[in-house]
Amino acid sequence: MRGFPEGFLWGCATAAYQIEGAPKADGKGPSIWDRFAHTPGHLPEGETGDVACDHYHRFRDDIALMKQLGMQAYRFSLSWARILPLGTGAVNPAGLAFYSDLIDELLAHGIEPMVTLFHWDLPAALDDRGGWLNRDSAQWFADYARVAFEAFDGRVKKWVTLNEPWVVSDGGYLRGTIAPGHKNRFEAPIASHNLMRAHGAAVKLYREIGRHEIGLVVNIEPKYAASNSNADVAASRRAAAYMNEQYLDPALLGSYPPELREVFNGAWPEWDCSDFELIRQPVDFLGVNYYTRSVTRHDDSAWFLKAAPVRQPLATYTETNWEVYPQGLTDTLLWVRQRYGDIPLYITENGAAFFDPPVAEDGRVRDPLRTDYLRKHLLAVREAIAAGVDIRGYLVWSFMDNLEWTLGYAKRFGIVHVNFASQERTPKDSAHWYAKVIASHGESLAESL
Ligand code: GBH
Repeated sequence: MRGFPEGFLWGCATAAYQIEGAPKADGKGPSIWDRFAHTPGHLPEGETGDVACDHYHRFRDDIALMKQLGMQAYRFSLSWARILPLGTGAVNPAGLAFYSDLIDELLAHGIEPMVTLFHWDLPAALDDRGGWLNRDSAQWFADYARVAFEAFDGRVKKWVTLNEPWVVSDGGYLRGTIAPGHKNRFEAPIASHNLMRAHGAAVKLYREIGRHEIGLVVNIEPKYAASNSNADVAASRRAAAYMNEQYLDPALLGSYPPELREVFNGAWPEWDCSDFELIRQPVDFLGVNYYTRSVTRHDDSAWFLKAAPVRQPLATYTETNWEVYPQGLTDTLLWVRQRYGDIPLYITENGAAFFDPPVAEDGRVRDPLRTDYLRKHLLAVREAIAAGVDIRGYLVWSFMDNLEWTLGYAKRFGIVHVNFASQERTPKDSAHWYAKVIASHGESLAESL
C-alpha cells in the first residue's frame, strides 16, 4: 500500500528562543540570542525574544491546542541557560521545573515529546569563554546534556543533540549574520568541529545513562548544478559539501568531505584523528529539516564558496524568498539513504512563511499557499516512503508564528496564527487541514484542495 507506515508520527516543532519569552524569569541566565537581539542594529526593528509567544506562561493552553489539532508529537528545545544560567556549574531548579511541567503536560495529553538540547541559544557566559571556538565546549555540552538526561530520560524518549550546526557555523561564525555575529572563515570550521564533538560527546554519554533514542538534526538543501559545465558541477559539489556533508559525513562516516579543504582555502585545520572517533557515535535516527533547494552556478565574484544561486523564473517562492521545490525533499531522503545507509529518519522541520491575511470576521485565516506547500511536501515524503526509505515521522515548522530570528516577527511560519499584541492564537486553515491529514493518517492527502 502506498501510504504512511503504521506508527508514523505526525506533529509540529518550535524552538525555545523563538517562542518562550521570559528571558529573566526564575533565575534564567542570558543567552547569546538575548545579547544579540538587544544589540541595536541586529534585528530589523529592534525586535527581541523578550515576550515572543509568551509560551513560558501559556504552555498549557498551547498544548491543549496541539491536542485539539490531533498532534501526536511535539519537538521543542530546551534553553540551556534556563537550566544552567552560566552554562556550566550550578543547576537552576526552577528552569528544570518549567520543562518538567511542560513534558508532563504533553504526556498527559498523549503527545510525544522530542527534545532538542541545543537550538542556537548558547548561554552568554559560555560565549565569554570562547563559545564553540573553545575545545572545552564539547565537555560543557555533555555536562549539560547529563543534567537533562538525568531529569527527563524515561519521560522523554526522543532526544536531539543539535539543531542545524551548519546554521550556527555559517551564520554565527562565517558570515556574522546571527549570534554570536563573528565573520571569520578561520573560525567557522573550528566552530563546526566543536559542535560535532559536542554532539558525539552527548551521544556517547547517552549510551551510558540513557535508555531511549538520540539523534542529530541537520538542514539539508540539495544542490543542483545550473548546467553540466565542469565549473557549475564543481560549484554545486562545493556547496553540497559545505552545507550538507560537512556535518553528516563526520557524524556517520567519520571524516570530512575532501572538497572542504578547497572551500576553506588555507583556513582548513589539520584535525586530530581521535576527534572523529568521538564524533562518529552511532545515532538512533537522523532528523532532516527541509525547506528548499538551490540551483548553483560557479561565480568567481561570490565570497567564500565562489558559487551563486540561480533564480528559477517559473518557480513559486515563499515570503522568505525560498523556492518551493517538493521534489527536493524526495531527492534529499533518497540521497541520505544512498550516502549514509538505512537510518531511521524524521522530517524534523518543514514549512513555509507566506503572507497571511488577518484573522477574518468568521475567525478564519485563509492561507492556501501554506496548505499547498505542506501537502506537496507530504506527498514528496510519501514518494520516498514508497521507494523504501525508513521515515518515521513528520513535524511541521512551526506550530505557531514566532520570532523568525533576524527576520523578526514579520515572517510567519506557523499553522497557528499568533496576534503578538493580544497573544491570541487562531488556527489557520492549514492547521485545520493538517488536523484532517493526521486524523486520516495521510489518506486525506489524496483529496484535492
Ligand atoms: C530552520 O532553519 C530553523 O531550525 C528554525 O529555527 C527556523 O525558524 C526555520 O528554519 C525557518 O527559517 O536563501 O534560498 O539560499 C532554516 C535553515 C538554511 C533554510 C538556509 C533556508 C537558505 C535558503 N535555512 N536556507 S536560500
